[in-house]
Amino acid sequence: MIELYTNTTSNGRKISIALEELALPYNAIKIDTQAGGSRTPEYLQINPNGKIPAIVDPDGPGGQRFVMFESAAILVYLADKTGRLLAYKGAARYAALQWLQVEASGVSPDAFWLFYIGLKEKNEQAATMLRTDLARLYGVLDKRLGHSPYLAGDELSIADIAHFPWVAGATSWQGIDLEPYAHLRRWYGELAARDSFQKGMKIPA
Ligand SMILES: N[C@@H](CCC(=O)N[C@@H](CS)C(=O)NCC(=O)O)C(=O)O
Repeated sequence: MIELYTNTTSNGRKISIALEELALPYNAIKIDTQAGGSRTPEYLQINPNGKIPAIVDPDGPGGQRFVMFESAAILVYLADKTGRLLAYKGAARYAALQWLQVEASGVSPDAFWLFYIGLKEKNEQAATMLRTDLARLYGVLDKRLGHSPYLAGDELSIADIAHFPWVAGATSWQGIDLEPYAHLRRWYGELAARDSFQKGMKIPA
């Protein structure tokens, strides 16, 4: 069974949602990152970068134990392992990877630093800057979702899963009004209604 090292954060929940959606059996192990749990010598053996999420798959490539970290890479791995949530080749594959990259290099760092520097350390200048850029990115997603049901096109993909837990926090802790983003709200409502997304968002308990 896959072991998922995670915490109650958006980066962790991307992976629990994907595992639920793919119906892959897994065991979630909560790592208390606030208490330094991701920087212990044992955990650094799994993720030398000292962050959640990470997975250990006893049935990895070639049937061997396989360890992976970085949420976007884990999503690609799980999709390729099952042949779902990412087209095997062609335009739909590259569209999904492109939107996944928007999350990994734009939405995720904006929201992460908004939380830690803007809100926890109460740096208002940083909060405003990061919130403004995050809202701009939500506008980019909204525009895309005005043309296709999902970010990569007609099919649900790992790009949608990667963005979902961040958009879930928009109106609450990020302080971003989603009212102007009708397409993003339509997409969010549809995904939020899926059992897999509901279950994945509650991991770890
Ligand atoms: N780029 C990484 C980011 C992971 C990340 O920032 N994880 C945070 C929690 S959301 C963490 O583990 N922080 C603990 C630390 O830095 O000590 C990914 O996508 O996996």
